[in-house]
Amino acid sequence: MKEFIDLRSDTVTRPTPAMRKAMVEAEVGDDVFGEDPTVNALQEKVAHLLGKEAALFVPSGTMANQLSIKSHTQPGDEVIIETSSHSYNFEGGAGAALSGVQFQCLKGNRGILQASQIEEIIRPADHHFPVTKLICVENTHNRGGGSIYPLEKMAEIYRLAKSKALLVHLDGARLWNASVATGIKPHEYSQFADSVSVCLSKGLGAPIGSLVAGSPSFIDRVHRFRKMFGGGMRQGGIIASAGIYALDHHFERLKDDHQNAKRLAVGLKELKGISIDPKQVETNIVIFDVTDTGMTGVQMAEAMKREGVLIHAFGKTQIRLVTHLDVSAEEIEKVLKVFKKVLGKKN
Ligand code: TLP
Repeated sequence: MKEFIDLRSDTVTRPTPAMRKAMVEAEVGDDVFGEDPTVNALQEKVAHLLGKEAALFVPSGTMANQLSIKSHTQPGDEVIIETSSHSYNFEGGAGAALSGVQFQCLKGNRGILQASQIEEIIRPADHHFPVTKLICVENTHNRGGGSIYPLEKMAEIYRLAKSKALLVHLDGARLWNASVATGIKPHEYSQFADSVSVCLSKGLGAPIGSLVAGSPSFIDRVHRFRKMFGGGMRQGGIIASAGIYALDHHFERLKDDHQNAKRLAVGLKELKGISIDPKQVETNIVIFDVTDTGMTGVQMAEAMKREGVLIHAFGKTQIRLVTHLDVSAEEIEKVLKVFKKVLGKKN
C-alpha cells in the first residue's frame, strides 16, 4: 500500500511499538463494575492533571462533550456556544437529539468569545424564554485554527457564569496543545470550567479514548448517561494503558508538532496564491485560503493526494493541515516541495 504523508488530522496517528507493548501488558478487569485497575489509574491521573475530583473514561471526544451537555442540562435549556465550535457543528446534532437543548451561537474571534458578548445574550428569568444553563468553550479551537483561549478570557467567562448561576463546559480535546504552547498547566485552564473533556487520541497519539472531568456528583451523572448511551467498556484497560503511555511520553513532544505547523505556515506563505498569516498558527493546526490559486480546496486536496500527501479541504476554498506524531520535520519539508510542485503546475 502506498504510504501517504497524512496531514488531514492528528486523529490519524497509529500506536507506536512502545505504546503497543504497554497495551499488551496492561492489567485489566471489568470496568463496568469499576474493576479495571488501568482505567482507574488513568481516571485518577487525568482528574489530577485537570485539578478535578473525578474523571470518567469514555470512547470519544464527541461522547465526552455530549455526556457533559446531557449531565448539565434539562431538555429545553439553552446552551451558549461559539458558531464554529465542534460540539455545535461536528457532533451530528447530538445536543438537540440526545439532550433536547437549544443552542444560541455567538461568533468568536478565531473561535474565542468575550465575556461581554455572552453577557448580552443570557436570557432573563421570564417564562417566555428558554432557561440559559450552560456556556461551552473550546480550547484550543479547531476551526479557529488551533487558537488558544487566553487564560484571562476563560477566567472572565467563568466569573460571568458564576455571577449568573450558569455552568461552563470546556471542550479540551486539544487542551494539551494549549498547555504545551503557553506553559500554562491544564489545571490552570480547567479551574475556569465546571466540566472538561479531553482527548487521548489526537496529538497524544493514543488509538482511542477521551475523558470527562468534574465534581464527583457531576461525574456520577455522566457515568449514568454513559451507561445509557452504550459507552460503558469492559476490559478498557487495554486502551486506557495507551492513554497513560501517551500522557507520560507524548505530552512534551507536542511542541515538535507546533514547530512543524509553524514551519508549514512560513513555507506556505512564500507560495503564490496562498493566503496565510503564520502568526496565527499557535499550535498544531494550519488553516489557509487557496482562492487566489484558482483551485478549490477539493481540487488542491486531489492534486496533493496524487503526489502522496493527504490534506483536508474545509469549505470551498480553505485547507486545514494538522501536524502530529506520525509526521517528521523532514516530511514537512517534503510537503512544502509538493505544494510548490502542485502550484507550479497550476500557475
Ligand atoms: N475533531 C476531528 C473531526 O471531528 C473534525 C478533527 O479531525 O479535528 N472536540 C474537538 C475540538 C475536536 O476537534 C474533535 C474531533 C472532537 C471534539 C471529537 O472527538 P472524537 O473524534 O474523538 O469524537
